[in-house]
Amino acid sequence: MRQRRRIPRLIGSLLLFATAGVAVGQTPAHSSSAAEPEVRPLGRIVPVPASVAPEGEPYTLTHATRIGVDAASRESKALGRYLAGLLRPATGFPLPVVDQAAARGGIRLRLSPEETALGDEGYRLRSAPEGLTLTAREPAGLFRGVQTLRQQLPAAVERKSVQTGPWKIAGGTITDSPRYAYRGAMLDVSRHFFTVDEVKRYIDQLALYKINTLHLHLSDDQGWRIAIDSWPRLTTYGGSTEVGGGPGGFYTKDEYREIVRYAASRYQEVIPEIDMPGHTNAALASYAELNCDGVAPPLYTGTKVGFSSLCVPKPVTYDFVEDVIREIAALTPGRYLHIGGDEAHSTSHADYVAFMDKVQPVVAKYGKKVVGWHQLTGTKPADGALVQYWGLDRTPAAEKERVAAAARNGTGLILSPADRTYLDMKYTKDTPLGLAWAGYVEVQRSYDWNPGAYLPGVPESAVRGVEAPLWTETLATTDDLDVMAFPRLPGVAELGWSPAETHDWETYKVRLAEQAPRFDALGIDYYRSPQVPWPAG
Ligand code: TNX
Repeated sequence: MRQRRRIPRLIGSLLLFATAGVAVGQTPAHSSSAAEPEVRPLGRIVPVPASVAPEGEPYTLTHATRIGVDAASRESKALGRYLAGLLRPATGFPLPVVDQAAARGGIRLRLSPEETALGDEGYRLRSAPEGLTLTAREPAGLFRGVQTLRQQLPAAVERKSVQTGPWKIAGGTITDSPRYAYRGAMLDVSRHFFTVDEVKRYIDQLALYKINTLHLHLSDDQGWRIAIDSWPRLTTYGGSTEVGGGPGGFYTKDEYREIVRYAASRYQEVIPEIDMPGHTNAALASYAELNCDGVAPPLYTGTKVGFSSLCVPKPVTYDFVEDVIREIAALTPGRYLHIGGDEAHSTSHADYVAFMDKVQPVVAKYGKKVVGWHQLTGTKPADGALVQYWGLDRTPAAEKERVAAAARNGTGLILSPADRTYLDMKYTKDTPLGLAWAGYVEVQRSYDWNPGAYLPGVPESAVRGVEAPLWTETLATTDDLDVMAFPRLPGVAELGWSPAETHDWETYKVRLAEQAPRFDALGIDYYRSPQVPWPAG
């Protein structure tokens, strides 16, 4: 058993925290006990918390532990059940969910509206031998705090069968809230289709790292994946294949609602994307009248981009777009609809502008705000729109400046630089899966950049957050998704959550290495990057 380091009381925690991290960083992590101390030092998690004050002895979870919730709040009870569901299989403890008053000495989930400083997603975790209390202003904050609690426990807690404890959480206080309100991940279910259960699995992985937005890329040249009642062939025909010619698939409206409901239970907002006017071969193949020449092209199962376009001059195009937007908006409790707008290489600039000028107001008409890829800044982004930057370090300055100018004009920015955050880029030339058009993206490269200062001339307040897209031209199974997302996804999640001052690759890579037993326990296949001091295993 590893000796527990003595931790001074209530030290200005960030400083202490950084020092502790460096000290461990210098210890070669070659035994699994190095990654799994009996008590994980407070705050040694991903994303690193904003403030950590270790103090006193740990809290110990036992057979007698109860989970206390606010019995008058439906959400509070659901959070208690969720936490109990996470902890029961490995601990084997009954962990009844009870009212606060009956949970002395247990784990308490406290909603406290007067804790305004905690914001929409912040929380405080207090751990001591007498009990563990999570406090938040909002249920979302409790949910993020539960992820912290979970990561403070040994990784074996993630296993589905009873494990030997002990189950201790270091003593002290974590006070934490996110740097950015938008922390997203995108999954492309068009190039390869993923089932509802596969999407739920990804949602659960995202939840562990405090991601709060799931962007689903629901249509592209290779497949249309969401039922639209007024244009049924989009799915019955347009959804019938995928890259490589497999069977494809699509979500019925009920299945899609189930994804949205599940994401909401993990406090994630779903942003559906219908990519337009390019990336539309599946729709064009399904309905001949959407083509300028009235002839439907064949279905497409390759991986080229930029060859398809809706017919901008034809009135029927806007009947189609309005029907789709109306039906998708009705399925969407979230604030945003993503209308794509990237790589419209087969649409003239004038047509592109005309199209976006017509379509953006339709999104507003159905009560939603527009999100678009950053080419949208070549037009006039609607009020309240967000644009998603997917350029590279080497993207020409003029293109970056166009995005910056839109940001200065009030358009919000989501940063997804492809040579940093694209989870489908190969790590190195030897990575079997993935693409390489943006270059190789090793783990350090994906973590080591500052979203707040990334694009010159952008006011910091315009940066709403970060998103890691996972395109699936080369990815067909959940194992494929795992090995590309892990371990880069946790790094992008930390960029979105943790304060800029905590950013430090040397300490991050040690905390990331400590996630390995957790990936194993969760059955997550990951890339063992030589840049990370993984425990031997
Ligand atoms: C670019 S990023 C695309 C996608 C591809 C991806 C592959 C963007 C908005 N468009 O169509 O799937 O690269 O990395």
